[in-house]
Amino acid sequence: MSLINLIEFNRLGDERGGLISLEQNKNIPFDIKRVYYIFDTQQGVARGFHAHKDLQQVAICVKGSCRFLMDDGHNKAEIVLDKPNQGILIDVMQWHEMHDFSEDCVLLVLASDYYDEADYIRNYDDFLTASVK
Ligand code: T46
Repeated sequence: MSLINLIEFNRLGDERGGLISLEQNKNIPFDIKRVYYIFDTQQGVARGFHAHKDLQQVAICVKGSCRFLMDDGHNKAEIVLDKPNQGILIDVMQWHEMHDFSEDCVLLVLASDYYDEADYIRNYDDFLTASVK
């Protein structure tokens, strides 16, 4: 599986403005149990720095931009998210970091499960050990 898995959403907007619809098990490849959004990130701040054991997520930069670094323990790849009709799949056991948030960035995240701190691997060495298994 490739490190950067992008999902393109249909733009349903018209002359009045933009509209994008997200539906579980249709253009989002899992049941959506939680939605959160990250905004007002301070300049120079980076976030993430963890992997999830079981959680799947799709992150969409609905406003502004930010850079994702994805890492499977063997390879790393980066992408700038700056389109409201494009999401990145954050799959299980993908170390991810978010950098270079624009001042106006609003990052919307759809998650396959409720918040559970036990699902996080926040130590990079622990991630590397787990990802070679
Ligand atoms: C992820 C990336 C993309 C909750 O209590 N409930 C929640 O649903 C979330 C997402 C977070 N929290 C708490 C846990 C921490 O005490 O909010 C605090 C900040 O979370 P964290 O430092 O994990 O934030 P990020 O931006 O580093 O990571 C977040 C998600 O936590 C994570 O799952 O994949 O965004």
